[in-house]
Amino acid sequence: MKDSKNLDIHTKVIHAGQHPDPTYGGICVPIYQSSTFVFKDAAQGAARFAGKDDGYIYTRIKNPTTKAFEDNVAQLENGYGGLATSTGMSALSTLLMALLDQDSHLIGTDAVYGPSRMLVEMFFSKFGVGYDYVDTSDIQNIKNCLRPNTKILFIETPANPTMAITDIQACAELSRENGLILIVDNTFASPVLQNPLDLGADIVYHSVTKFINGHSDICGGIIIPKTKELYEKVFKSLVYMGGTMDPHQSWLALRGVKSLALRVEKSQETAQKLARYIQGHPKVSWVNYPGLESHPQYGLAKKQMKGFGSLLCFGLKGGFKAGEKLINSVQIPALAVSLGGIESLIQHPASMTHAGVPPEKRDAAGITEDLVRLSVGCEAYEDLKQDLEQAFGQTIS
Ligand code: LCS
Repeated sequence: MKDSKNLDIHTKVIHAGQHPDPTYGGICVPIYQSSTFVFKDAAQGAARFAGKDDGYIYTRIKNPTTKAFEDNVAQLENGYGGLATSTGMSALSTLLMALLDQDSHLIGTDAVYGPSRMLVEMFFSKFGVGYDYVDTSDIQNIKNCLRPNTKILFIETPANPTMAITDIQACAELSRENGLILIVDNTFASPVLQNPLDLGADIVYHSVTKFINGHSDICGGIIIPKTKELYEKVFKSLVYMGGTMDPHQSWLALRGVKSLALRVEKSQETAQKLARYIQGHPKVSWVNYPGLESHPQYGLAKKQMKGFGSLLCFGLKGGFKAGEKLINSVQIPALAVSLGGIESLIQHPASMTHAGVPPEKRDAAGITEDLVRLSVGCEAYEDLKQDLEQAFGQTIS
């Protein structure tokens, strides 16, 4: 299906960009596990390289299975097109290579996924790229960092792992006024709950590893630019950097995305109930979940998201020691990094996903020692609640 614009998200995830296999009519797009594609004759090969024939050339450039996945997510995000990458980090490095110039400046959310921040601080800084990572949930912090050479505003909302929410529309306005490109990491919300391009962003990207694939069996990424011009710029960067998605990986991601809406709805319903249960627990000192009225940006989350998602973080009165006991004691959520899978996952960001961020920067971003992150999966609420109850029972207060 080429155009799914007016369809419900439940229909879109299944049909957008999909077509039966032209050879045998198979309902699923096959895995075109082929590195190269044979030209009928020399003229056809030359025409493909010249862009006059849009057939396939080589899998690093374009592949039919990958294209079916790209077309699907591009329509879920209402973008110009999709560019699938080997991982979420590959999506970000491809984007930054395409859009930053030597000595340009980037402003980013301070509580982003640790490596997304360190990629700029450790590597792009070698080429003179300047950066400021600030609490973007307050737009004034962004304004304070603007420089004449600022090129990119890079936000992650909800942020990993603090769940801070940034106003996408306000950032889009600020970007327009100052000639910035607004990039949104939409991994935590998924295209089911938030569509940054509709709110004025220029580019959205995802770690496909998480909700989009949803089964914790592959890593992957996808970039969706809003315009043809941006798409072409990023496409060049992807082809030359080489971080393309593999056809088998694309096929798994395509299989995963078809149940995205169902999984997101189920897991967020459970997360909302668990957030309330955890908030009411006597051993808990704080909880951050965008669907709780106590969340500092609850009103904004309600406005820009279609639901509050399945991630939450909290701290125990007993601090890190109690949190450590809790994550060692739960039986259903696996003690593992990653998120957005069908199974619940629990981890300690300060010593795991964000361990690479220097402690003073972590603290400034609100990634405190006591913070425990829970990604709620599709298990039953009662089972998860009882499991947490027994695990809380084993912690000291
Ligand atoms: N963006 C966000 C928001 C992420 O959470 C991650 C990975 C990435 C980008 C990078 O994607 P990847 O290359 O891993 O596909 N987040 C992880 C996490 O919180 N735990 O383990 C990985």
